[in-house]
Amino acid sequence: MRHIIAAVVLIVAASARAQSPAPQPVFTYRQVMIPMRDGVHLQTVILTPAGKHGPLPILFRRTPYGVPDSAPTEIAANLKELNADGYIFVIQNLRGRFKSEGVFKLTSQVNLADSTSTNETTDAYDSIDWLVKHVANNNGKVGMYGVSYDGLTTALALLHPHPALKAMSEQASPVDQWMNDDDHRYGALRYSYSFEYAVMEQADKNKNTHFAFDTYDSYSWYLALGPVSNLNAKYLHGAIPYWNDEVAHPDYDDFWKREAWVRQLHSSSVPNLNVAGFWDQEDPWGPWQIFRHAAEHDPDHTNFMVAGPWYHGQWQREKGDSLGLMANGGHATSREFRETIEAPFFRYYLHGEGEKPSWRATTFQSGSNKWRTYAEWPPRESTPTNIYLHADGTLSFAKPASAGRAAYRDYVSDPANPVPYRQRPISPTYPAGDWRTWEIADQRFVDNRPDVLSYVSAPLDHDLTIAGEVAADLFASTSGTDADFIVKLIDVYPENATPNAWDEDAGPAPGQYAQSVNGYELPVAMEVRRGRYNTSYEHPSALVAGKPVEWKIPLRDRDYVFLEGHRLMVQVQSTWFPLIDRNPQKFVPSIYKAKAGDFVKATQRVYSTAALPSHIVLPVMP
Ligand code: PG9
Repeated sequence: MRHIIAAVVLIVAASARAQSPAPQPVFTYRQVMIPMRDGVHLQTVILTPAGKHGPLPILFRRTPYGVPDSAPTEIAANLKELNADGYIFVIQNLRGRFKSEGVFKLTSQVNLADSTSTNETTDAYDSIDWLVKHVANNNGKVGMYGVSYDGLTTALALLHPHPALKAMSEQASPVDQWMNDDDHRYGALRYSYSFEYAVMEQADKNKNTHFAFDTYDSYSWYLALGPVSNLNAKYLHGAIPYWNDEVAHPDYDDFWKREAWVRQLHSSSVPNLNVAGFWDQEDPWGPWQIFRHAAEHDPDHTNFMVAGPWYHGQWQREKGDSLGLMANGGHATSREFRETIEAPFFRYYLHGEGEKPSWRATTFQSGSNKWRTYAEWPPRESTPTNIYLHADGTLSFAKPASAGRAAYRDYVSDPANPVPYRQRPISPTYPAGDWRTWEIADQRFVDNRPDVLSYVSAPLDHDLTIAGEVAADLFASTSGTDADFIVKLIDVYPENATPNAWDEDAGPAPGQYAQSVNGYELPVAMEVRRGRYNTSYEHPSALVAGKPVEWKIPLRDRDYVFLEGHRLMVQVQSTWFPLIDRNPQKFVPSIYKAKAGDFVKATQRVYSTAALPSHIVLPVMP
C-alpha cells in the first residue's frame, strides 16, 4: 500500500513539474574581479536585466556582507520600484571580504592627501572607472546606494567622486563611530553591539560569524563576564583587530578623528538622498550629519533628507505599515518611500526623466501619520520650548521655583544590578530579530525599578507637534567620581487607545500583548551621556562627588505628534546594559582597563530648582 501511495505521489509531482517550467533568471549574471590602483582585485557581480534594452544606468552597491552567487529568478521586494525603470545592478565585496583580495579594516579612514593610500573612497572611484568602460550597454551614468555599511561605502564616495557618479542615496550611514551611531554615544561604548559586530565581520574573512554565547540571555552573560577587559583575556585573545582598536582608544583621539570621515565633507559633491530611521537602533545619526555637512555648500540644491518611522533599514522591507506596536495609519511607509521618493530620485538623475524634488526634507511624521515636506530642516517655524522635570515626579512647561538645591530626586545606581536596555532575556544582537525593534519597546518593563526615575505630565489637552532637534539638559550630581545618565522621552498612550493591527514586516510580535497599546510607554527619543566627557571629549576628567553639574544630552532630530489625551514621560537612569558598558562610577583612566573592584554603587541626584532646572528642549511646531 505504501508503495502505491509513493508511486502516485511521484506521478503527481512529475506532472506538476511538467506543467510549470523552471523559473527563469530575471538578470544575466556575470562575476568579475575589478582591479584597484594598488593591484588588489575586488569580487564584483554584474546583473543586467533580462529583456531590457539599454543603454541603461548602473546602480552600484559596495558591501562587506557578500554578493549573490547566481542570477536571481525574481526581483527582491525592495528593488521592484527601481527595477521597473531599468538599471544594471552591480554588487561588490569590499576589499578583504569573501573573494575580494586585500585586507578588510572595518574603519572608514580616508586620507585624500596621501596619494599612495587606498580606502573605500578610492576603491569606489576605481570601480566606477572600470564599470563605465567595461560593462556593455551602460549609459555612462552611475548611481550608488545602500543601507548601513553599504550606505557608508556610498557616502564615502562623496569625498572624491568619479565624474560618472551622478546620484547616490546613502541610507543609515555612520559618520563618526566615537560620537554616535553603531559603536559609541559620545564616548560611551555600545558594548554588546560593537563587540558582536566586530566578531561578525573579522573572525572569518569568508563568512559572517555569530559569537557563540553559551547563555541565551546575553544580559547574564555580559554581567558574569565582569569588566570589559575580560573579553580579550578570556575569549578573543587579541584576534579581532577592530575590538583591539576600540579598547586601545577610549577617548576621542586622532584614531577616532580620522575615523570620523564626515569632518572632511563640506559640500554637496553628488546629488544625494540621505535616508534615516527615527527608531534606527544602529545608525540614526549619520545621515543627518551628512545632510548638514553637505548643506554647507549646496548651490544647486542637490542634498536631500528623508526620515521615517523605521528601524535600521526598514524602509527597504516590503511594506513598513507599523513598527513594533506603533501603527502607521494605514500607510505602507517603506513601499511609499521607494515608489514616490527613491525611484523618482534616481529616475531624474540617471534616466533624465521626471522632476527634481522640490523639498529639502521629507518625513513620515508619527502620531499624525502623515508624510510632510519641508523647505528647510529644522523647520523655521519650530521653537525650542522647555518642559521641566519636577521633584514631585511631574513634568510640565512651568519652570521649577524652589531655591538652592532643595528640590531633587535620587536613586542608587548599582553596577552589579544594571538596568537592562530591553526586556530580558536579551538574545544575542544577531541574527535574532528582536534587536531590530527594541527602540520602540514599551518602557513599562523598567518604570517600577528603584533606579529608574519617571516624570510624567498631565494628559495633553491638544496635539503637541515637535519637529527638529530634541535635547535633554539635566542638572545632576553623583556621589561617585564618574557616572552615566540615560534620558528617555516617552509618549504615554491613554488606557483607551485604539488597538493596532499586527504587521509581520514590523519585526517579531512581542508575545501575547502584541495587539494592546493601552498605557503603552512609547520611547520617542533616548540617549546616554558619560560624565567623564562632560567637559572634554579628548581629555576625560573626574566628576566632583556631590557637585551638581549640567549634562547636555542631544536626543537627535525628530518629527512626532503627541496626541491629545496622551501624556509625556521622561525616564532617567544610570545604566543601560549590555547596550552600554557599565561605568565603574569611580573615575579610572580607562574604563576598558578597570578591575572588578573599581565598580561601585553611587547615589545619583537629579535637581529641579530655579537654578538647577532639569528639562527637555522640545522643538515645538505652531
Ligand atoms: N550598522 C552596521 C555597520 C555599519 C557600518 C560600520 C559598522 C557597522 C551595518 O548594519 O552594516
